[in-house]
Amino acid sequence: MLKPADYRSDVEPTWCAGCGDFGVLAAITRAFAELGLEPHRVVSVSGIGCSSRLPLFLKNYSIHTLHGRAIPVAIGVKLARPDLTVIVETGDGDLFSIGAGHNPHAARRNVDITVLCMDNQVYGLTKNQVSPTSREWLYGSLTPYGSIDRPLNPIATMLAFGATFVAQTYAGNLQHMTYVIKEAIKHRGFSFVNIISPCPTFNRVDTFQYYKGKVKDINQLGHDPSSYEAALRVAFHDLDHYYDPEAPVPIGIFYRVQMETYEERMAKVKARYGGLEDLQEIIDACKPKRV
Ligand SMILES: Cc1ncc(C[n+]2csc(CCOP(=O)(O)OP(=O)(O)O)c2C)c(N)n1
Ligand code: SF4
Repeated sequence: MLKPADYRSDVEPTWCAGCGDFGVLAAITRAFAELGLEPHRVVSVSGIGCSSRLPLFLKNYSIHTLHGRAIPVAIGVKLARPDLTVIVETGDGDLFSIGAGHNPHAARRNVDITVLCMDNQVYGLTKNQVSPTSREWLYGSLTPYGSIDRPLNPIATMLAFGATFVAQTYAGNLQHMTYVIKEAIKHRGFSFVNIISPCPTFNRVDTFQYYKGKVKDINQLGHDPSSYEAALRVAFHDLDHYYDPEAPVPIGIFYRVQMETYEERMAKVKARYGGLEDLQEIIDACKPKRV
């Protein structure tokens, strides 16, 4: 049986001391070990950012793509090899800013990939610009008077897009992260996990100290993840703490439902009409038919 350390490559992380992404890396390797995944049957896909460097530190196959383009590449891998476990490791900027056009369609199509978003509420790699999940009035290198944008709610957004598994966890709780990542990987269909992963170098507000004691596991408080309405209700309170210092930060599995996946539907179409393997065959099949 493989141990978490067996899933690490020999590349040493270049993250700053105290970065939340170290915890995420530890949780991913623990989740892989506990699920007994074979490294050669896992593909990690990432975009660009401090968080998107994570696949470099793993032993499994990985593709470090362009900024914001991890999801379409991951979909391609999954469609070509549905037997592999495909995981996107990304950041709040990569996923919800430049890459935001891909999320709705991957979610509504229910492609069986797992998206792990390391949400530090800033752009770290490019040295402190505000991101779509930054709180209002956060100072950054391009917002010297504070951000005037309202933040995006990642959980409510992915629920609205139709993701069939939506969860949130926190880099300061290894056990919770490992559990949620395992459940997300086991889920057959599109799974999204927002991981609150503080950037101590640039985000001096949303720190480990800030989140400590604020995060509350909604499943332990009786939240039922099979109810879409209940999930939306809890999700709408996700950002309350930005405006009310007393408000808790919900973590846990918000929503989980089993539906036919994109690959399963694709296999049905292939079985019914036959697979078109040859490019000329595809071109001919698309030509208008004369009657
Ligand atoms: C096309 C393109 N535009 C902009 C950039 C610059 N860029 C690199 S990473 C990044 C933001 C990453 O933010 P996030 O995903 O939150 O990652 P973090 O570094 O905070 O983990 C930007 C704007 C780029 N590499 N490519
Ligand atoms: S800049 Fe922030 S997100 Fe990037 S490695 Fe350093 S602490 Fe982590």
